[in-house]
Amino acid sequence: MSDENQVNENSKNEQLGQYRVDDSDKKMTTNQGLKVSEDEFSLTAGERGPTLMEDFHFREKLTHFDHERIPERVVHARGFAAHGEFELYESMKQYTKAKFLQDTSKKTSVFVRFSTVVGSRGSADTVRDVRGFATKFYTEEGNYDLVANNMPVFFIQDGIKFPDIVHAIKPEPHNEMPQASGAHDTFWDFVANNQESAHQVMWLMSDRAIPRSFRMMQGFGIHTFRFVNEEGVSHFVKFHWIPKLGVHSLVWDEAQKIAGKDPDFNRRDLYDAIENGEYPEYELGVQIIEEKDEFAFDFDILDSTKIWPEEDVPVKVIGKITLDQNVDNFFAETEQVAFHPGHVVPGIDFSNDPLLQGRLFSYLDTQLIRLGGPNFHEIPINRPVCPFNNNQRDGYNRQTINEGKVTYHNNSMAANTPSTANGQQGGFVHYQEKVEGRKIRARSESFNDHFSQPKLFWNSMSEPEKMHIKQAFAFEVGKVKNKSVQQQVVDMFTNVDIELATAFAKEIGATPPAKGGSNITKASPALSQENTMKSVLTRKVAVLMNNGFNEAEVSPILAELKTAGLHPEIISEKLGMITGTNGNTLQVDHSFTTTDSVLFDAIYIVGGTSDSKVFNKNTTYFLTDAYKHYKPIGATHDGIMLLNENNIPNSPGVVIGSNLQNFAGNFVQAIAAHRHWNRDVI
Ligand code: HDD
Repeated sequence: MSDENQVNENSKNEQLGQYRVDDSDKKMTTNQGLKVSEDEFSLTAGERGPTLMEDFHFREKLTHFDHERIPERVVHARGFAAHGEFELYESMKQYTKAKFLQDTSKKTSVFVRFSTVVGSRGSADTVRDVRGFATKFYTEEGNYDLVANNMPVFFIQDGIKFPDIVHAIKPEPHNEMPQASGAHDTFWDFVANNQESAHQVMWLMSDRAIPRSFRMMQGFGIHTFRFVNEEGVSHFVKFHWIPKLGVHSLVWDEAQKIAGKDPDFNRRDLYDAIENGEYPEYELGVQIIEEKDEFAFDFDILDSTKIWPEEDVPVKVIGKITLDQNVDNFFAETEQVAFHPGHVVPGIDFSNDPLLQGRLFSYLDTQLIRLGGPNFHEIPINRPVCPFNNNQRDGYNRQTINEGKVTYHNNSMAANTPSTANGQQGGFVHYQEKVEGRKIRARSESFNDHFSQPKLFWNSMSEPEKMHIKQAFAFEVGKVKNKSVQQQVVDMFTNVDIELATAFAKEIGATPPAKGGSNITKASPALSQENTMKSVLTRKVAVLMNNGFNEAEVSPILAELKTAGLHPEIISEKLGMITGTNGNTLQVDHSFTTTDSVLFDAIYIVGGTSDSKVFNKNTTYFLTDAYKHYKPIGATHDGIMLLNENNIPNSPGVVIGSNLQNFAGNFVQAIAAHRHWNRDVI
């Protein structure tokens, strides 16, 4: 365990090092350390006889196997995590006394787990869902967890309704269907009958719910928290994670296909990026509101179904996390990590947001069942890197050997230690907010406006984004069997926008609204992905090539793509090598059997001289999908002929290199635009 003053960005890695075991080149033993002489056969009475009770090795091996599984998380079961570090750009001393936010020369180790919410551990990555973005900062003052999502609002306003929303969106209880999807009756019945969900449902129907990559999505702490400084002055704060690569999404047809072709699409992407040294980076932003302005807005800042529009309350960027290390063992680290919004450090405190208050109960409680008792903080990934001492003892799997016999407070025999620390000594002192009121089960009226911000969101969308939202409603509500529920949803979202409600009502055979809608015209450009940073870095290009390609001309193009930061991968009929007209060969990365068009960001068709039906048929498939998904398409050499044969029009994002000059540059530019929405796609 590191000394408090020496905690830095390496502390967690060093601590985990004490627990890492490399089993290679070792003799096999039982868990008692006894060398094993035979691991293929159980101990039997004769070569054809029954297994003997005495076979302790067999029993130990099987018993351990039989107990390998623990309950998956009740939500956010499917996740993927990585280690990294946090660096501070600018001291936050003015606002908070949190030590990891004071000194720009100090770095902090972090562990970040991304997740989908609804699906089981084995479900697909690219489902339409909210994504979790949970960060554990291993600070010198203890662990600080920022347990965030990739959308800035939540479905409900009060933690007491969490079991209801989760029951409604999880697979239906009678037949356990559908998996990892909100496209079913109970979810939409919940939505229509709990109208506070409108805002998050708009986000869920938007492209935000199908991120291209964990590396390309935002994170939001959602709730209003507090920063408290050394003088005891408090400010309200919301936390943001802003990905350096911008915020990017898949299209729905593509996302569904990827779910079959590579259910691990998002986790593979993160893992590969880190292995390639292309470390994902996210800046930490804060929105800060002074205490005196608590009531200065047309929404309640304690309401988790509301954002603080960035144009009204700017996001101040204060630091950055870099994820630079994959885990060594998924179960030990990613599965056993335990987050909790109540893991705070001095200088960060809560607000009275009733959703946050509910969460403060739920997370510790869930770890007790999931991790089998109260000692989960001793699991290596969860251990703070600063010392921790108290009078808590025993319980399943206790590992710490606490010396001495004094296990209570107050005491005289250990000079009343471990002793408490006051605020000056680094003790956590709750912010002394003045609260008074009657005990009451009710919500403030200031939480009642459920439609203004969904409309703000809608107004902020570009035309393609609006089209996707309409299509998502048509898909999701179209899957609902109950006609009354479908109509209720149409009626509900008429309150957001009549054009939206009319569009999907027509698609699903419901009655379109005759009148209604909201007259709010305000928009927040920061909400549209049209306005995000676009980059070609780390984008994947499928290069379709066959024997007989022009090596002398194509290799320099591939080299240019690589220099631009792209990943061209060669796809051909068979794995192995392909030979160019000049006799030079190139290694094939994937065959048509082992990959798919949807797994790439762009397609480059080169072709070859051999007129192969297999190649041409597969190229047709690659092209059609890429075109339909608005992806950049490049063609040179025989590829141009294949483009024409497949009737791919010379439309936006299609780059034809008849004369090779500038082809690579133009193609890179087309890839930098990511998707070409102004393409005529049916
Ligand atoms: Fe939660 C897990 C994020 C509301 C109860 N939540 C969980 C995880 C994330 C979030 C990212 C996965 C952590 C990990 O990777 O292990 N949850 C949120 C956000 C919320 C939110 C951003 C709204 C602002 N959650 C919420 C409420 C409750 C819970 C209102 C209950 C009152 N959440 C849980 C849980 C989980 C959990 C049941 C399941 C597994 C776990 O905690 O460790 O306690």
